[in-house]
Amino acid sequence: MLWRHKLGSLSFEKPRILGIVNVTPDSFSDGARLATVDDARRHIDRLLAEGADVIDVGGESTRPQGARPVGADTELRRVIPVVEAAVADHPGVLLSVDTVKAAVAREALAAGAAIVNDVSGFRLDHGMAAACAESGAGVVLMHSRGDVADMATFAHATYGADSTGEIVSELRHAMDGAVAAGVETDRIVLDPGIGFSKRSEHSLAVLRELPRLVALGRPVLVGVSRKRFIGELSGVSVPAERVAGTVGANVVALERGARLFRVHDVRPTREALDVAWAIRGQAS
Ligand code: HH2
Repeated sequence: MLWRHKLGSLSFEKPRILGIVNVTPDSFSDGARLATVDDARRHIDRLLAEGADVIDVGGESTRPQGARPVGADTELRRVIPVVEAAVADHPGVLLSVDTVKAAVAREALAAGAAIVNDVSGFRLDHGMAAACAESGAGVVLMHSRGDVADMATFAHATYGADSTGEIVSELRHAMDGAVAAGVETDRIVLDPGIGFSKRSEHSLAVLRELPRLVALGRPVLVGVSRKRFIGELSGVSVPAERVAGTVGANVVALERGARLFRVHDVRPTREALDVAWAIRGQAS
């Protein structure tokens, strides 16, 4: 059992899908689509109807072409009304908040979110571990380097011969830090951070070698949805049209040990992962 919360819980009798809700004007594939709380509400209804297990709400983009970091006030103004609306509309559904700021995490948890998804793996705000530990939140620690403005660029994509080894060791360090600060180990999920401070070769290598991350003993989440390496490999330049490549990458990630999948396109992912899971024939 992962992420028990007063409002719901999540186990792994099947692959788990986080449906993406970007309430940002500038996200790389779906920026500015959800301009109002009602837009976000309708989008959440759809993600859940299509089979999402968790709704991941984010108010700050890390897009590759010059993300603009936003202040906590702006992020709170974007995220909290959506969390409140989702809790009211769908009591019992697990909500995660995609933020690197402890102030935003705290408010979102108070408003009913159950999980904090930090793309900096607790590097950028040292208050994050305490915020999560106090509330008993589930935690996603994602690998990245640098700050919000450059973590999705190649500025820090400087690896030696074994990029996966460096990623795994940096995530182990993040996990050890979180646990030392009071976060329970069994609430932690690890994410290799596909496309974050990684060229396509690094993203491909870490997906290929995912069992090395799984070996740290925590469930692994991957976020490949519509990302640049899929565009490069498939020749599909429009991010929203990279669905087939996304599904293919997620199925292979499942086979290599991932159990949680953060996606924009829930229905095709749900169908593909459920079929792949049944063929694998083991609920582990
Ligand atoms: N990727 C993005 C954002 N948050 N969280 C986790 N745990 N893993 C990821 O791979 C991940 C993430 C970037 O994608 P997106 O939300 O579509 O874009 P943007 O950052 O431009 O809002």
